[in-house]
Amino acid sequence: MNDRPWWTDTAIYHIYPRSFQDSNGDGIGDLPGITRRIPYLSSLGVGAIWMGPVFRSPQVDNGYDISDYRDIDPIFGTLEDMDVLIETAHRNGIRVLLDLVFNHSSNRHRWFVESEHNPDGPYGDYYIWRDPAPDGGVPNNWTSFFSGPTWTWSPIRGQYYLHLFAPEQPDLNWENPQVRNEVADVARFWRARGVDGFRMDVINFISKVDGLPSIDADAGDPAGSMGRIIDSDRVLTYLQEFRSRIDPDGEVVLVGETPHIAPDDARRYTARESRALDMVLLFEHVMLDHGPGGRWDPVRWRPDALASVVAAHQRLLAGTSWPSLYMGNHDQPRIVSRYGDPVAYRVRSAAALATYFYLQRGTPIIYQGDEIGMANLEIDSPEQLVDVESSNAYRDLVDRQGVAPDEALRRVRDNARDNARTPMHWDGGPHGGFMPDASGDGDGDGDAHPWYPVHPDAARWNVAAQESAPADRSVLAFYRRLLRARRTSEPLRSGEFAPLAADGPVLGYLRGAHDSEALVIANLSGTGAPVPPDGRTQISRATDWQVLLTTADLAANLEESPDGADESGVAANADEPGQRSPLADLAPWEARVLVRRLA
Ligand code: TEU
Ligand code: CA
Repeated sequence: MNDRPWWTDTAIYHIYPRSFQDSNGDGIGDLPGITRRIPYLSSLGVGAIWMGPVFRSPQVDNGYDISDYRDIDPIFGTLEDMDVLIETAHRNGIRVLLDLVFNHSSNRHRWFVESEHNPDGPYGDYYIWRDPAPDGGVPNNWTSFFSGPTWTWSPIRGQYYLHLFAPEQPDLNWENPQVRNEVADVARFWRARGVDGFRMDVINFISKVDGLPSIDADAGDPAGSMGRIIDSDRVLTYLQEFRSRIDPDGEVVLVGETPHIAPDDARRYTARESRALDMVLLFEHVMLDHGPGGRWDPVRWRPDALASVVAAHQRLLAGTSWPSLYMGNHDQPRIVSRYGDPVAYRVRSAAALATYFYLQRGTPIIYQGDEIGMANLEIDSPEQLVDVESSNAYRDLVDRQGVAPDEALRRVRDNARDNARTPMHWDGGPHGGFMPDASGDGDGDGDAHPWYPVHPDAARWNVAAQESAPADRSVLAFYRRLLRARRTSEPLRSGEFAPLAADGPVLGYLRGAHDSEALVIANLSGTGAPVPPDGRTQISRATDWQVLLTTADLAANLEESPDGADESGVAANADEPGQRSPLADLAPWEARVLVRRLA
């Protein structure tokens, strides 16, 4: 096996297809739209894309409910469109990952329809069917990620079926060897069409504990106890079997989405010698603002807690495992609104967070729009909650828990998935350039509208504006520099990770390679701060540290001039970060990257 597989040496760009680029004016992003934007992605400097599910689906959960794994949903295009996309991406040096959702299918999948109507037929055991409990109720007390019980009664079959997510997403029965054959066949189908890898949705949930016993539901987060319903040994066995069937040559990258995974499982699933997954998507760092009541009980996050989680994840995956590095995705609010300062320091805090997260050991996975500093959608009415999870959560709080509507909205709005699903901002034209203007008169008043409203700030925060702005006002220009720095600096590519002790909001780490080292120090606050003691100790070891990058070169926000800017608005030393003293105090939201060669 290659010592340095391609996916450890690149960044992945995560596309939410329905919100990326609409090519035909129906208001829904599609495959030709993605193909059109491949040059943009290669100019950004990413080596791979991961697309959310584009397979045939009733779209109850925006494609995470698949009714045909071998076809493209007509809203996204055709199989031919996918072939063109893959071919175009490859020609531009970009690999393609698809999102396989195998823990569950849609209830409209042929397998489920057959299973429901014909218990003794070939598909009878493809799903998890149970008789009612002795009292006639649901078989156990498990609660769905999307509120309510995990069981739905089928009058047709006269049994309950299990669904960890919506009732329209019945869980597949991986204990059935035929199900495991089917899913491997699907992966081989896409592999044969040129796909380079897969993101595997909630893959740690594919095998449930024998007997499906009730659990002592935690008082708080309804999903908090979900980790206990998993048979993780069997999950590992099934993943190894899957890998050996679809990837005899060790060329496919498998990224597992693994909510609530036990640390030991994260390590063993990703250890090179396990031949199971290549990376996992861990969650602790995107739960720092969850209170005792979980996602809908928001609390203030603490930078020192972030430092602890980062250090723990890095320690867990040191050695033979390889981490993934993500700040947000289609299930999380926008990072600049969540951990940054979207009002006073939008440019600089977006850049500082990217620096802190993406220069760790691992593969960055950049969520579309973060590279231009897209922010949460100020949700102020329940009608803006269109996602199945957030709208169910709101209804559950109001109808079942008796929470006042205003309070329920306050709890749901900031962490709602809808925030991250607004259409991408390409330019300052109608609908942010997300869709062609149907009427053609350029006023954006055509009949069609984006499936979800474009963020009102698209006219100012968009790709075109940031491409033409001075580099110090462009999150995008900074991302390009950051990704270039990662590609060209040996310690940032491959160095080991050692955390610095957090000092209030100032976090950092050292990356040590055999012939060079890098130091990353990030002030995640709007107040200037000295280099923390641990950082000083590291810097004082040598006199030849060079400043490779600093976000202090950037304007705090679009309106502001950077410190020391001349009249043209360009920072005096924007192109020469090396002139800055390594030990100078950190500016507000400054992330500073130092490098040196070892003798
Ligand atoms: O998400 C799984 C998951 O556990 C979450 O992060 C989930 O979205 C939820 O927000 C937890 O509170 C994956 C997909 O990424 C998500 O979009 C799907 O809705 C889900 O699986 C079901 O397929
Ligand atoms: Ca479209």
